[in-house]
Amino acid sequence: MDRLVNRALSGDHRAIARLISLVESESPLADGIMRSIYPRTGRAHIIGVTGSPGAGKSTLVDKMIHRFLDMGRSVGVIAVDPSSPFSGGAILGDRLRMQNHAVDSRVFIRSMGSRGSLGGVSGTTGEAALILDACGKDVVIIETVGVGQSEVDIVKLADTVCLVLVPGMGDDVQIMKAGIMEIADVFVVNKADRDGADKVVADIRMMLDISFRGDWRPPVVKTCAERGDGVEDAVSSVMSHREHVLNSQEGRLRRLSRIEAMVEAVLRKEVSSLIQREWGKRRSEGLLEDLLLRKVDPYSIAESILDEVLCSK
Ligand SMILES: Nc1nc2c(ncn2[C@@H]2O[C@H](COP(=O)(O)OP(=O)(O)OP(=O)(O)O)[C@@H](O)[C@H]2O)c(=O)[nH]1
Ligand SMILES: [Mg+2]
Repeated sequence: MDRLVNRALSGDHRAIARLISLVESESPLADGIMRSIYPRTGRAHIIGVTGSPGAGKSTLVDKMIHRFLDMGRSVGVIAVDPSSPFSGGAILGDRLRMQNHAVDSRVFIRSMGSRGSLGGVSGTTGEAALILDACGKDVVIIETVGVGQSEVDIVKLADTVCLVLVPGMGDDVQIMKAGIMEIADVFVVNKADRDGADKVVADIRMMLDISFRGDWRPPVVKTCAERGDGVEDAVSSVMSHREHVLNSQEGRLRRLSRIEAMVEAVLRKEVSSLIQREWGKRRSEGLLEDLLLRKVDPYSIAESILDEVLCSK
């Protein structure tokens, strides 16, 4: 295991892929891996790219990769694919679209499942991002489809969140409804070659005028990702935000709350696996039968499992 970790830390892509697979499959080795790489994390700029299905996120990410490479940065990408049966093709699509980078040793691209929660960010996405960070990627981009909770979850992982919107989808109304305005550090209005892009930009700016609080007013960038127009602006906005995060009190609070959320997530995971193990030991047909016949109650059983778990530690 140490050898694998060392190979990954030295930038070996196959070893990195293996580590991510172990973490993703919740292998018993996962905790040890995370523990040994953790001290090497905290250097990468973690960027979340989210937005409606088909907004052009992968196309934009692809162009951003080029831009970062031109600046001499190495890049890791995690594309969270919704595990919905309808988007089976999207996985292949993403791979093909980003394929020209796959051979470059400075770019590592990985698709991860979202564990049933449509487009959502699973707990292991954050761990995969940390692995890429530890293994020397300067920039780690996480692409998620913005459906429900995932836009909010991405804030917990990313230093900078890029929200990709497109004209003609009523996105502006959606943003206000879902309250996802607050999560964007940079707004990208993509498909600017279509009618209505300026209106979306104006609407976002107007909403910012009304609701914006804090030290960082999110810039609104217009792009045509397909042609690469505006991508340079998008990348420089994202990088300015990074500077802000590193140098402001607001950024410090954000990093602290991210670490807090991480400790809580690890705790939840550990406690729940201890409890599951103990419950698994006790769970028998006899016990279930007793529960069914009301000879025992779930509360007493839970209490006794907890007692056991706490005493055994
Ligand atoms: N007209 C136009 N089309 C674009 C632009 N950017 C991307 N597209 C097209 O939009 C479609 C979806 O692009 P993707 O990059 O796959 O979008 P996505 O947001 O990653 O999609 P999912 O990951 O499936 O949610 C593709 O057919 C792209 O070629 C753009 O700037 N203008
Ligand atoms: Mg995509």
